[in-house]
Amino acid sequence: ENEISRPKGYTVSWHHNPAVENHHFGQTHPMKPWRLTLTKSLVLSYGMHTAMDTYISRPASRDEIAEFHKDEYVEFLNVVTPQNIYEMYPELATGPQGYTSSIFGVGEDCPIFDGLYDFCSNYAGASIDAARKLVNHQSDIAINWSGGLHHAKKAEASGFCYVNDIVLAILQLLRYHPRVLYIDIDVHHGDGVEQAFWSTDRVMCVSFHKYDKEVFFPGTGPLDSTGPLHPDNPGKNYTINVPLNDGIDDEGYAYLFQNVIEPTIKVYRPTAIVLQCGADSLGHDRLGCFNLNIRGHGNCVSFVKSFHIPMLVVGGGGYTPRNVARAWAHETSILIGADKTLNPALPEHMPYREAFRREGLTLFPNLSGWRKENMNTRADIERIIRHVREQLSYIRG
Ligand code: VJV
Ligand code: CA
Ligand code: ZN
Repeated sequence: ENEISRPKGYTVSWHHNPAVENHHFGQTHPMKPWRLTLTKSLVLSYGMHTAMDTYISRPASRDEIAEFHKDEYVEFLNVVTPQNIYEMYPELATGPQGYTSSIFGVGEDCPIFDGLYDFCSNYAGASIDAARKLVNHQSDIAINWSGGLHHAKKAEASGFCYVNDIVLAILQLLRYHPRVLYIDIDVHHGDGVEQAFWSTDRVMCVSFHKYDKEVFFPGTGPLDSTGPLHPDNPGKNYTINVPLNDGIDDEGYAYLFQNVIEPTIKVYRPTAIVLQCGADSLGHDRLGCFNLNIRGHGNCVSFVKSFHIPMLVVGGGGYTPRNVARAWAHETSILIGADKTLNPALPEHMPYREAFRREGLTLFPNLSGWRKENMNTRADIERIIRHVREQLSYIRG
C-alpha cells in the first residue's frame, strides 16, 4: 500500500534477530520480548525494510561481552539454568517465594529463564554489529530495537537487564569516535551506562527519567548528579540528569528535550550519538507514569536526527507491547524519512493486527488522557534548563 524508497544521501541499517523475540521472563513478568515481534510486524507490513539494510545479527561472543562485564559474571550467565540455580547456590533457596537477589542481581526482576544466555548474547550482538556499521561508515543510522538494556552492571543484573549492550556498543564506537553522546528517554534512569562512563569525558550521558528516590526504580539520577566531584577527574560535569515528576506531556517534554539536547550538542560536539528509546515513557505504560503520545516520543528521535550526526538507535523499556510496537515503528519511519508518507491507519493485511484493536487500528491512538496528572510545573522545567546551561558552561573549551 505504501511505496517506501531508500532515504536520499544516507544509509539506515536495521539489526534484528528472531532469537531474541521468543524468550519469556515468565508468565506475568512485565518484560515481554514479544513486543519485538509486533514491532517487526509493523515495520515489515508498512514495507519499511525496503528502505534499510537489514541484518540478522549474530550472538556476541564471550570475549565481546567480557569487554565490559566481569568474566565470572559472564560465565555465570552462560551456565546457569532454572534447573541448576539452586544446586549452584543452595543459599538462594530461602523459601516458597523463591530466591533472594544476592547472586549477581538475579531475582524477581531478573529471573533465570530458559535460553537466558541466548537472549542476552543476541541482543548484545545486534547492538555491537550496529555500532560497527557506524564505525565502518557502512551506515549513518543503525537501529536495534532489541537493545537498550541500560541497567546492567559490570557483574550484576538489574531491572530486567543482564548484559549492557549499550555500554558494549559505545566501547566499539570509542575505538574510532573521540566523543559519544548518550541520550536516554526511557522513563527509568540510565544508571548502568552512567556508571560505566562516570569518570570519562569521552562519553556524555544524558538521561530523562521519573525521579523519586526510594520510591521509583532505580532511585538514582537527581539533577545535581553530574559526574565525579573531584576537579581533576575528567568525568566531572559530563553527566546530565533530568529528573521528572509524573504525567509530563508532549509539549513540556519537547520543550525540555530540545532545550537540553541542543546546547549539549553545541558544546560537547559529539561525533556519534546513541539514543535509547525506551517506550515506557509513553502514556498508558504498565510501569511508567508519563503522558507522552507516540508523536511526542518520536519528536525526540526527529530532533536528534536533525543534527546529522552518526546515530545508534536502541530500544529499552516499554510494557504495553502494542504501544511499544507503534512507537518503534513510527520511529523507524522517522529515521528513514518516511514518517510523512506513512498511512496512520494500520495496514489491512498484517500479522497480529488484532493485537492493536484496543486503542483503534491506528499508529497514533490518544495515550495522554489517563489517570496521571502532570505534576511538572513550568518552573520545574525552567529550573532544569537553567541548571543544565550552567553545567555546560563549565565544559566550554
Ligand atoms: O522496583 C523495582 C524493585 C523491586 C524489587 C522487586 N519487585 C518485583 C519489584 C520492586 C524494587 N524494580 C523495577 C525494575 C524496573 C526495570 C525497568 C527496566 C527498563 O525499562 O528501564 C529497561 C528495560 C520494577 N518495576 C516494576 C517491577 N519491577 C515488576 C517486576 C516484576 C513484576 C511486576 C513488576 C517481576 C516479576 C513479576 N511481576 C511476576
Ligand atoms: Ca531515562
Ligand atoms: Zn524503563
